[in-house]
Amino acid sequence: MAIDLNEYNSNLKPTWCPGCGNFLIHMSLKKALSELDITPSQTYIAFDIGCNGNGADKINTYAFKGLHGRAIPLAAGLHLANRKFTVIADLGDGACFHEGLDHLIHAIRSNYDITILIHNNQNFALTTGQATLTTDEEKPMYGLPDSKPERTLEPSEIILSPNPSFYARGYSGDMQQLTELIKAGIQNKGCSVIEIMQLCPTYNEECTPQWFMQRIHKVEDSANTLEEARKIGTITNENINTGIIYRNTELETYYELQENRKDSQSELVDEVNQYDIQKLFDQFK
Ligand SMILES: Cc1ncc(C[n+]2csc(CCOP(=O)(O)OP(=O)(O)O)c2C)c(N)n1
Ligand code: SF4
Ligand SMILES: [Mg+2]
Repeated sequence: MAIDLNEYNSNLKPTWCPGCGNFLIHMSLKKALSELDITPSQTYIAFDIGCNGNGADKINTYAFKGLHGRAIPLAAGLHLANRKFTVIADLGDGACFHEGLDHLIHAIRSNYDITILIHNNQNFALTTGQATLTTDEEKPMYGLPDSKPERTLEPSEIILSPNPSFYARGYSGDMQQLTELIKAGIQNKGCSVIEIMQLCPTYNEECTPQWFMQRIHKVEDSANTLEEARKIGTITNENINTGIIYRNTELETYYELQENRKDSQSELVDEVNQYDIQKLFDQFK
């Protein structure tokens, strides 16, 4: 039986704008954890800075809110220290594709067993709507009225280039599909990247639910090759595919590749507790 969803709620009320996609992203995450029978105390979420990160104290799991762009290394560190936790990195498109882009690439190529949720609202929302690399070119933004001078980059190209073990795209307006994608990402052994097209009615008002409904198409089968995945994953003016875009089940995880750790029954966090640090200090006397 699934865990009661109320167990994942804190006492604090969300502060997002009415109609913000973050409400349903959080609800989908809680539903996914509940349906997988993963309790709040078995879950660790590394939150970023941004509107997405303002959900940090609204969900009752272990959590840490770090510096902007640093949710992924926090998640990787926790996973490496203690594999008993289900570990999620929760961050925005600004954090993921700008300040923390290096971390995304290295987490995918290292294939840490974590799930990365990217809230892609196509702008830096918390700082009042500046353009990110996913914002359409020539689009006037509240925080950048003359639009951005830089080119737009395709997130799927970035995510697919280091050959991820799991890449899916969801939409904040489709909770049922998003819940299933998060469940599949958590169950995947390795680094799972879930890009979520997120409604931001305040700073990305043109992209309404109707705008998304005209463009979103669900893919039934994930691609078997990176070439095919690039075709499915590319967002055009007319089309945004959602669903599991690519899986590579052949890849070993970071821990499986660690010869000295892979059969170990204990966790690093416990071993450190037993380590006599005085011995190390004595060497520097
Ligand atoms: C290193 C650093 N750079 C910039 C900022 C300012 N800043 C805080 S939130 C934010 C926007 C975050 O955008 P995104 O990650 O897309 O999240 P959103 O608010 O859109 O959910 C920025 C630029 C910061 N706090 N730290
Ligand atoms: S500014 Fe956008 S992302 Fe931030 S809370 Fe409001 S609607 Fe949500
Ligand atoms: Mg954003």
